[in-house]
Amino acid sequence: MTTWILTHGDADGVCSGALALAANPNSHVYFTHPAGLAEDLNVVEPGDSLIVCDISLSENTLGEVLDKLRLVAEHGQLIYIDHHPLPEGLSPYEVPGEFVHGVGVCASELTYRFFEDRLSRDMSRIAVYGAIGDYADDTPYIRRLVQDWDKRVLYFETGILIQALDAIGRNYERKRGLVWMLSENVPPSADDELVELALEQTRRDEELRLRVKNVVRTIGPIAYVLDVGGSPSKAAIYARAYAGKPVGLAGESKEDREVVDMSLRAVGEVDLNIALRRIAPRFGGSGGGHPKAAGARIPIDRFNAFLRALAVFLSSQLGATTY
Ligand SMILES: [Mn+2]
Repeated sequence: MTTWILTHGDADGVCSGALALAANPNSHVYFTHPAGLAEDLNVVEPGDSLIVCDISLSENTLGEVLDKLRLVAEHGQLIYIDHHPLPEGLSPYEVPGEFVHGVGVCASELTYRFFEDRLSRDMSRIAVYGAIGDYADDTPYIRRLVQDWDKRVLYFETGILIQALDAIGRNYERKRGLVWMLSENVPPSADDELVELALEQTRRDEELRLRVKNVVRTIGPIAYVLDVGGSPSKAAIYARAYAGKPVGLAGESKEDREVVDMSLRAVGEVDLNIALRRIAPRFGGSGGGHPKAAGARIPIDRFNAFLRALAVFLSSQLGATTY
């Protein structure tokens, strides 16, 4: 009987996975994402146990995912840990197995708390790395964990982790190595190769920042850039900041040029998750995430119309303020 850990490939996912692995040694770690979860659940065989971390339940595949989770829970143990808003209309009680859910906290915090009595207290810094990675370190619980460390060094280590993860991209074998390393409570700075990757990534990000500054455009409350390369989430932040808008969007048209994948970041009275879950399907796409950080995929020929509709919707969320 195998225990699987299915987790996300970002810093919060990697740290959640490392905490779950430390509490469940010899588990198999596998990376997935909301749109791929239904298919990736096929790796789990009847009788296997499963821990899912940091994977949003998406409307599009919800029925299939719940059916497969039910099968897992019938024959083995299922623990599903997540912090994304649930699809509208889904009650937490409809998710089979043990469903550990909270919003406003990161998956690493939920995972650390869930397995706390099986983890060394020194593993708390791994939970903090994940929290910083997801901009969720300002919660009462994480603030308490931070007190046992030098906060500045936690940020330094997390910086290496986040930058190296951007450089590693879809090299899942390398990411798995990182999960193993963190599950042993080895800090990112101990790995020379990781430090080098982080430095190179940071230099590339600096070039990205300047590219975004030169090409950013706006529509209503949205500042956007297309095909600037590099990390879309960082491009979205810089777009917003340089244009002085509450919402930043960075899109990449995929190689087949049929869809645009985009990352969005916001400040202020905006809920990107609700906006994208409502608007994206109207244009043949999908989207969602967190209120201030989300993503979407839209067919390329509908992108301009989608952008206009999104601008109108976000303006209404922002109320009387004009942009
Ligand atoms: Mn997360």
